[in-house]
Amino acid sequence: MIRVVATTPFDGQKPGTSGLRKKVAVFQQPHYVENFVQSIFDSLEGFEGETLVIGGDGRFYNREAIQIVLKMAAAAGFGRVMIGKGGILSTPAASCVIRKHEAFGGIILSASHNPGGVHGDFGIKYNVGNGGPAPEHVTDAIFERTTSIREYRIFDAPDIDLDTLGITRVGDMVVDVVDPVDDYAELMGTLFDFDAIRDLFASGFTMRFDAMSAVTGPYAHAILEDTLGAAHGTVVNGEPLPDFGGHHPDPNLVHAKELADLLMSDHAPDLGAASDGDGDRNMIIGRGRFVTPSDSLAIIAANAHLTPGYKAGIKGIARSMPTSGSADRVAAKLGVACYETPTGWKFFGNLLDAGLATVCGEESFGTGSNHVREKDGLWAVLMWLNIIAVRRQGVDEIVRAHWAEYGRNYYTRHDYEEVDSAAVDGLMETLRGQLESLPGTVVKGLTIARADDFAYHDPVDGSVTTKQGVRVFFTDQSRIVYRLSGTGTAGATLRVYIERFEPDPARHDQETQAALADLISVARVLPDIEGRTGRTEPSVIT
Ligand code: VG1
Ligand code: CO
Repeated sequence: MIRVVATTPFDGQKPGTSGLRKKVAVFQQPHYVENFVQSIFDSLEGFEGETLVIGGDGRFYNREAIQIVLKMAAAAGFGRVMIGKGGILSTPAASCVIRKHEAFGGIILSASHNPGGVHGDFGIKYNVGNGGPAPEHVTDAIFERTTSIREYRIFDAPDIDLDTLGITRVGDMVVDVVDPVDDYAELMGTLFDFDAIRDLFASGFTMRFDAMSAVTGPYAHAILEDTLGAAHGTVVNGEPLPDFGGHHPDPNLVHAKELADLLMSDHAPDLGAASDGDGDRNMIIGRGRFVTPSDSLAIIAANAHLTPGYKAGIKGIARSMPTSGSADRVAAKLGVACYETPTGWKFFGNLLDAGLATVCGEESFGTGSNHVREKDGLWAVLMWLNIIAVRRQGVDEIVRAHWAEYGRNYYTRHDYEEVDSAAVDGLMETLRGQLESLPGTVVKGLTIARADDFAYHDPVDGSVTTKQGVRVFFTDQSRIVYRLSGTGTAGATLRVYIERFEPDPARHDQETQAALADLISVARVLPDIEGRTGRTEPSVIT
């Protein structure tokens, strides 16, 4: 029986860079999840009898939210839902399932790299039929709907068993509980040379994959250890926990420090890798060599033709604006286009669908390709393994050879987290007001060539997205970018992206922060970060 429940709007149900993210306690308020899910359904058309994919990263409140989504999907008229066993589907696996089974769309319950647990964050994201995050016109419509919602519809039914594979029903709607790994693992097998990677491991290649107690554990166990023969114990923190073991499931040098330290030590394995809460991010780190995500994208683009899934070559590269220009140099050499998009994977969807780009990446530890419509952590790891297996070189050797050929883009991101929103809004507005006067200005000996506020014109659908970050370019090709995060749940986060190109191989051995020291100090004084935020140092440096 369908129950119609009266409700009133909640403030702030506005999807950010990647879905709606709030503290768990916010989502636990009566009607909160229901309002947002009904607003999603109210913004869509033509899904009667169609399939909806539901999956989550296993964080606290995942199961409760899934029961609500299931019963509301039945009330809305979906014909079938496919759901990962235990409510688990990594974000790239959800994208894979949506595409493979030609679902109408999917609802992903995740706050990605944000901490979990009862005091942590929760999130809901809608993906469209191409398997990718809903584009802006859809998320705008959803938000609009949340501001006027008056009722929602939910099927009155007992909770559904999420832990038994197979088919049950809620009313007329079929509930298909599927293995979360199968479809995804099969897809990976079509893209990469598993035999070559198996030989690599058989010849003594060693690896550590840190799943950070988040969703990729089951995928990594199945693919790396069970299928590819990596030694038992290669995957650590491989069991998804509702609070991610109390850690921040963000694969970077700060939050995956133990892994990073191991790789810099005397007993380092050949390769270290980690993934985030929902499995779409990746960190690649060789023995003694951290690979910046921007470099990883460039190196993958330059070597993808060595792997079966990409042997015909790539058609184009897309990178988010703050991502370094290293991929642009590869695109130029390959003679393919390089697209620069706003931050957030949703902007890659059109380029991938239109066949304009094959590989995509973001500086925030995100890489992926046209195989799905999300960034994909394990895909990046398998890509590196395949490249290493073919080139028979270590990570450090591959990275250095790349720099020698293309030059090195020294790159760092400085985050000022949980700062006062009004203060950083003021900082951004002041910078925007100075765009005209900055060119020609000399700051600490560096001359500003031009400055702008990044706007994106989508070449496929013609849509325009403005105010995506202030860019300051210097005469020596250096660049500083300022933007505010759209994924945080407390205060505001200012992100400062700093980049300098170094063509000379004799100068490729500097420590990153030292190599960028001058620009870093310019980046701080130019908008007076200390004066406005009271912070003398960033909270996270990646
Ligand atoms: C951050 C990253 C962005 C990424 C987004 C979602 O967004 O900078 O590159 O696409 O997170 O990734 P923001 O607005 O906070 O800078 V995930 O793995 O959190 O879905
Ligand atoms: Co993520």
